[in-house]
Amino acid sequence: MTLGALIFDVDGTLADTEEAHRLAFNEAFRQFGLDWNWSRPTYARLLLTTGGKERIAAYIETLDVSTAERADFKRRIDAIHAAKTEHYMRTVLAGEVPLRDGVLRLLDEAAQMRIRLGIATTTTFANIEALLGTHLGPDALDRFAVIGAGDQAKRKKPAPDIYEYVLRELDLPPEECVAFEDSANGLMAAKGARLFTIVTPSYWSSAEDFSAADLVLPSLGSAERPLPPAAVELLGASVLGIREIDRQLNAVRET
Ligand code: XBP
Ligand code: MG
Repeated sequence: MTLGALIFDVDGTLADTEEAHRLAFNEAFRQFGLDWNWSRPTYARLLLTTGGKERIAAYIETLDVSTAERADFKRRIDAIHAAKTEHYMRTVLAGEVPLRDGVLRLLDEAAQMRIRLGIATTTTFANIEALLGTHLGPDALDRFAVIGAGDQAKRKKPAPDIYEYVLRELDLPPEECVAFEDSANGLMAAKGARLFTIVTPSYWSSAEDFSAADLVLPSLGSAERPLPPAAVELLGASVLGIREIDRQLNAVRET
């Protein structure tokens, strides 16, 4: 088998998390006495900036305020973002953010077949711990050979840095790995690291350009919600499993 490791993005890929992030940002703004309130359309635009702190900074740039006020807002970003992370974690730990279809099945299958797992995400490490701990139990993170998160990458997605970090730590060439993403920024990051990339678009990213992806699916598929006929015909299966992934990876290598 060619396949050495699966590398997962988190937000939008392992779970549809961005509505919970959006509400957590708004709770933190209220907590800090700021009259900022990110609506869904505003958040969809702001999501094009990866990283919560960078996203707040990008929003501050759009405000019609004095230079002094802008500088004051920027000085408070880290504290606001820390508060947001607390609000977000509380929502996740309450079980309100489910894993996407097929994620748990594929993680289990990879473990059974000794395929290593990695995470390459822009989000904060504490958020990963909360999400995976809630759904996979106290040893959740032990399932992953490498976790690359948040500020570990000098440049966030769409830069390839976080994927290159994970590949170095796995000590595997990109040709033996597959990345899973949900957004155009994430796809660019994974392709920048020369990875075969499977995209499962989320509610927030569904209108983005995924023409550079090696495979685009509505989800990983599950017994309850199998993949649509076109995907079944392409894969020869109603869900995306390790065998199907390895076959797709080989097909690209042979071209
Ligand atoms: C998506 C992001 C993150 C989240 C918010 O990360 O860009 O910034 O939106 O999380 P992924 P933080 O690479 O997993 O899709 O506020 O912790 O950044
Ligand atoms: Mg994502």
